[in-house]
Amino acid sequence: MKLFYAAGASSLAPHILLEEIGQVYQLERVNLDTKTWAGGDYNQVNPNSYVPALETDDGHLITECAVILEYLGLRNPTNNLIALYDSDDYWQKRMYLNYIATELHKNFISPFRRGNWLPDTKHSKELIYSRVFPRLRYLNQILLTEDYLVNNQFSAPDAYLFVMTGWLQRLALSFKDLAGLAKFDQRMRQRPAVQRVLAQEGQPHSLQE
Ligand SMILES: N[C@@H](CCC(=O)N[C@@H](CS)C(=O)NCC(=O)O)C(=O)O
Repeated sequence: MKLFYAAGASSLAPHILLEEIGQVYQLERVNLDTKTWAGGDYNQVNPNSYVPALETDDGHLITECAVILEYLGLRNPTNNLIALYDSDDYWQKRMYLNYIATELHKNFISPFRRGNWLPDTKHSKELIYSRVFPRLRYLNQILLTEDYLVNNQFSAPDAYLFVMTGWLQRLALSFKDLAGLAKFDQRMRQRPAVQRVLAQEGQPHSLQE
């Protein structure tokens, strides 16, 4: 498998799952400002020009972070990252994947900047704060008493949520009133797979204009 990624972007979530399931994979770094990668024009790979994108072993390209996470979870059913299709567990995990994709991921991204990176400006911080904090508070309530979102066990939506807690920190937005998420972020950082991935990806690009 081949994962197209940018350091610290939403592609971090599938990268974590690839490490968690012990999958053999290749990483391809994408420059989202120039839309290029080692093979040239990234639009030739993904016409939507965003990451993540996963090339499967049989050569298909899957995009959409939540879908890639589900695909990877199903590659290794023993660790229950996504659970058996149609079980209660499965629907809980699907629900959180969709919630993070639609209520959080895109709300973090500013419509005002080319390439839609979340910029570190006062105006965009206020906008992001007003959009994401009510949604984060909902997940925070769960994580005040639970270690992870579903059944107190690490699963696919946790990897996705960790990207969001990382973005909070990159924008220097505080975890004030989000103690459950602050603890969750620390817990995630203790996972060996997460540590390997953060070391591999290195510094994310600057958020300054
Ligand atoms: N619908 C996509 C959105 C992915 C997305 O917005 N990726 C961002 C990084 S987190 C990106 O690559 N932005 C650059 C661009 O859109 O040009 C998904 O759910 O995966």
